[in-house]
Order: sequence, then C-alpha cells, then structure tokens
Amino acid sequence: ATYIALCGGVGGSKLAAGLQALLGRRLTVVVNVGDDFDHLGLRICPDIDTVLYRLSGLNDEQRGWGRADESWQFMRALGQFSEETWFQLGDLDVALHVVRTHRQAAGYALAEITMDMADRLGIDARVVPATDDAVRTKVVCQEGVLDFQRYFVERRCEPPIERLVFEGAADARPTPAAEAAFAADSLAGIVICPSNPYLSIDPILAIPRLRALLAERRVPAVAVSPIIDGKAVKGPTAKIMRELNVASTPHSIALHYEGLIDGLMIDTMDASRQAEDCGVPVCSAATLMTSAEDQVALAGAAIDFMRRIA
Ligand code: GDP
Ligand code: FO1
Ligand code: CA
Repeated sequence: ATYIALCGGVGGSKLAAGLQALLGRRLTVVVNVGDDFDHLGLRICPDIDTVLYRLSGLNDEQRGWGRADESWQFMRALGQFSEETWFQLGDLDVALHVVRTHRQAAGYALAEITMDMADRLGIDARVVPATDDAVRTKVVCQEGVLDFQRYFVERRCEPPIERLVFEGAADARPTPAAEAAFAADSLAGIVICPSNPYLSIDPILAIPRLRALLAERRVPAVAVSPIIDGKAVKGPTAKIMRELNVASTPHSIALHYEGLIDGLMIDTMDASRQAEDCGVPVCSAATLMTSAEDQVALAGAAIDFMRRIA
C-alpha cells in the first residue's frame, strides 16, 4: 500500500517524517510551492527545503526551518554589500539554493531537482513539489498586496489578511510524480498534514487538477488538525482564522476541507469539547509532536484511521 501526504513546512513535515519512518518509499509527500520566491538571484523554496531537511534529519529543531549547526558568516558578509538582509540564508543552507538555481537555469524541472536532492540526502520518501509551474502566494491586506515572504518573514505576519491569492495556480499542472502517486493502483490513503490550511495547503488545492484528484479520490483522505485547544502550535494559523472570521477550532478545519476529506484527526485535548458535528468521522489522538516518537505514533494513528474508514 502507498500513501500521499499533502504538506507545507514546519508543522506538516513533522507528520511526514513519522509517515516516512513507517512507510519509507511507499510515501509520496506533495509539497506546497506557494511560498517560493527569488531572492538575491537564488530560487528559494521554503517548504521544500523544510521537508528535505526534516526527512533527512538535517533540520534545526529550534528554528523549525533551515539546518542544524548552522552558521551565519555569509549573512555578515552580505550586510557589507547589501541592505537585503531581512531573509536569513545560513552558510550550510545556501548550497541548496545555489544548486537548485543553477539546475533550474540549466532547464531541469523543480520536481527533478527536488527528487535528486532527496536521493542525495538519503531520503526514502518521494518528495515532490505540487507543481513545476510558478504558483506564488500573495497576501491581500489593507495596505495592498504583499509578496508572501515579505508578509511572513519581513512583516512577521503582522498585517491582517483580507484574502489570499495564489498567482499562477489556475494554470498550473501537477508534477508528473504527483499525478502518478494519485494514479497508483497501490494507493491506500491520503493525509493532509497539520499544516496551515490557508498558507500551506490551499496553494496546493488551488491547482485545479490536484483538487480534482483529491475530490475524486477512491481511497480515504484524512486531515490532521493544526489547531489544538484553539491555538496554533506555532505560526499564524489561529491569527489568520480570526482575521478571516473563522473560529479557531478543529470543526473549522473540517469545514475548510469539506468534500476533500473522509475523516479528521483532532487532539485528545479537543475531544471532550468537540460538540459540533464535523460532517466526517473524527478520531482523537495525541497530535502534538515534540519528538520523533510522537511523529511516528501520530503517523501510525493516521494510517489506522484511514484503514478503519476505508
Ligand atoms: P510552515 O509552512 O513552515 O508555516 O508550516 P506548516 O504550514 O506545515 O505548519 C504550520 C502549522 O503546523 C501551524 O498551524 C501549527 O499549529 C501546526 N503544527 C506545528 N506543530 C504541530 C504539531 O506538533 N501538531 C499539530 N497538530 N500541529 C502542529
Ligand atoms: N523564516 C524566517 O522567519 N526568517 C528567515 O530569515 C527565514 C529564512 C529562510 C531561508 C531558507 C528557507 O528555506 C526558509 C527560511 N525561512 C525563514 C522559513 C520560511 O520562509 C517560512 O517559515 C515559510 O515560508 C512559511 O512556511
Ligand atoms: Ca509554508
């Protein structure tokens, strides 16, 4: 049996790591590219980077993004020549961006480059970008339209969001590897990781063919709530839900994915309070992942849940 995980960065990649531990090559991780941008001539793909580093064990646990044992000499030198220092590129991290940019300039597709990097890092799972085409998340707020990294990193998610635009998504095609993962006879289930639904999963689902593949699934799909006890574990998910006038509850997550999921996993903390009907079966589990053991345990619970509702 093979499985697909839809994934953003920091939160999603934790569950992807747990799934990889159990499934190895039988896991395809379809990763958001809406965060991608060009910076100082380099193509940066933050969610892909985060997934590659996490699944290879090179990730920095504290920061959530980038590599462990990082140093910042490049940034210090950069500051001597440029004011563009709002986005941190670590000395180790910069190699990945240079190679990706070089290969893209040579004509390789993002999926080919990413799969080669995953191989070289000894990653078992198949890590595939949602699309090879350019999808760029734009944040519409009162002051105008912000590029995603300007909003997220430079402005620290402070401007209230009015709405999000996924530029290029309507014309984007899934990568061949993503398409193949959905078409596989062996496909047994699809997991929407506990990523930010608005910033990390929606840009994947904004690609019409990917949304259709999920909507027309013949295997169970389950989402894991990124909201625990009304709060996000990390990042702006709950803040954005407030700004969009959505209650920050697992119930809202179920509604958000209506028609695209057959089950929702919520935290045991929310199990007693989850009074509203989510419209799909709900499974409660320990969804806070603070260790590799937690990641594997939650991954196992997700796979069990999919088997139960199949
Ligand atoms: P980003 O792309 O780096 O912003 O990360 P994601 O979109 O993949 O994940 C962000 C979301 O992950 C936030 O909404 C967090 O609440 C959620 N998250 C982070 N860690 C955990 C965890 O251990 N358990 C659960 N259930 N959610 C988590
Ligand atoms: N996030 C930050 O908050 N500050 C940074 O300087 C930063 C640099 C960075 C470099 C490479 C990379 O792959 C990711 C990086 N991130 C940084 C994380 C990232 O851009 C955001 O967390 C996401 O796009 C939201 O998922
Ligand atoms: Ca992201």
